[in-house]
Amino acid sequence: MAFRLSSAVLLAALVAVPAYAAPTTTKVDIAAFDPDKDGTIDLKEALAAGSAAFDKLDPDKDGTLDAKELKGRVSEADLKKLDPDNDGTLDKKEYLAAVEAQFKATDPDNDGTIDAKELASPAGSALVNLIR
Ligand SMILES: [Ca+2]
Ligand SMILES: [Ca+2]
Ligand SMILES: [Ca+2]
Repeated sequence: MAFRLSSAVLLAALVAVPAYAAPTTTKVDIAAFDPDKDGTIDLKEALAAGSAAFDKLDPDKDGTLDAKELKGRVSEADLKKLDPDNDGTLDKKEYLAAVEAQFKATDPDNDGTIDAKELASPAGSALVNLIR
């Protein structure tokens, strides 16, 4: 009986997901950053996405992003903070350090993964800005 009940609940949950997910869907789809499809973003996935984003933003492939190439993903104040060598651009190491710092800020429960709820937070939006 218990098993049948839980199956029914599970089935109901599966059926219900698209129905309630639609209105609460933020502009961010976690699946875009979740290649292993476990429903969360781990640091490795965030860094991989960040690395891909960096390459996309660096069409001249000089290995650095200046404020123009960053296209507002990083504010000028943040750029200064994220740019320890102060050359006005972010190289990939600096960029990925920023992704990692933002990842940690987006993971308040510190379980090493970012779930949909965490991603929907303001910190999550900032992270998405870096890795989309
Ligand atoms: Ca994942
Ligand atoms: Ca730099
Ligand atoms: Ca978490």
